[in-house]
Amino acid sequence: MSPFKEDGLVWMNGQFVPWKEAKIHIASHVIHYGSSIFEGFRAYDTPKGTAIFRLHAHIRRLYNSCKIYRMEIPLTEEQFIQAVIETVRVNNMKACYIRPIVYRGYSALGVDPFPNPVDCAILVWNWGKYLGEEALEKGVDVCVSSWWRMAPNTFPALAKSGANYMNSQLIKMEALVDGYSEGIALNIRGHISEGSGENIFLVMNGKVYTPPLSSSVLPGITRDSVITLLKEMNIPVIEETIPREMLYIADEVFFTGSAAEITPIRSIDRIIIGAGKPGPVVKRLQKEFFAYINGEREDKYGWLTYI
Ligand code: PPE
Repeated sequence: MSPFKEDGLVWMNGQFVPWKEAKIHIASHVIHYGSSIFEGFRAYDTPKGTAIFRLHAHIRRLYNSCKIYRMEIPLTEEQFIQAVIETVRVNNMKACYIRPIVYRGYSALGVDPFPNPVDCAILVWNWGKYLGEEALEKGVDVCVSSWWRMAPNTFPALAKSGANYMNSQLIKMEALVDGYSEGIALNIRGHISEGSGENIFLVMNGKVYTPPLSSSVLPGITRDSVITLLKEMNIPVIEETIPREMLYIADEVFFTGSAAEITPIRSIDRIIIGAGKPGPVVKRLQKEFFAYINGEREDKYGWLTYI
């Protein structure tokens, strides 16, 4: 069964188009050269109605990614935010995953992207648990990838560009073929970077560690939310270069991401992490995270946008 809502609508350059007609030409620049920037985040079904989690932060990152690639979005950020809200509304989705994408469209081929229009689209669909149904409760078995994250000053890691996900696909495929749910990439210096589609955190002796942005990681919005929640819990968070082997001896390791939410890691390279089940810190974090989303905590950071 298709995960897509095929009778739904896609927002394309300001118009709503039936899902099945939301197409682009094969000569579009993006198809040949990977020239796209995208975002991904969730709308949740909460007791007070459908709420989008951290909409403004995601659209901010979309504009930042586009700035790096000299792509001028023909909408203001506020217009883009409204378009996202409208797309969730017209599709009557109580909860969904939201995927805005900005891409170099159809006009001329050749590496020079400038002759092409900067086109935009917003899609929504149902996306269940990213790393499997039981991932959040039981944790996942992962490996350290033989593929590295891109080197500094090659593909900018701070930009969420489609092209970066060719690297992610190598990491993901290798992990799946070898029987793991996900791979953890190191950076070119051999330090921990991130998962193919998630940031990573380690808990050791009551402190939480996560790689800094200079370790070739996406500046995750969930990463930022988790850092905020940990500070609220008075648990120290340290952003520093982390050696690979610290993964194996940590008390807890977990992934964060819009799709993955907060996913505990049970084993890495078949080495059991901690007690081999979600530990106290990740369990508390999951509880706080979903309490915010469900409106059980005051939304003091303005993380929820109700539809
Ligand atoms: N690192 C990478 C490489 C990444 O793709 C994501 C999100 C993150 C970190 C976490 O970022 P954030 O979502 O802002 O907390 N990956 C998105 C796309 C996954 C996909 O398979 O597509 C996501 O989680 O939506």
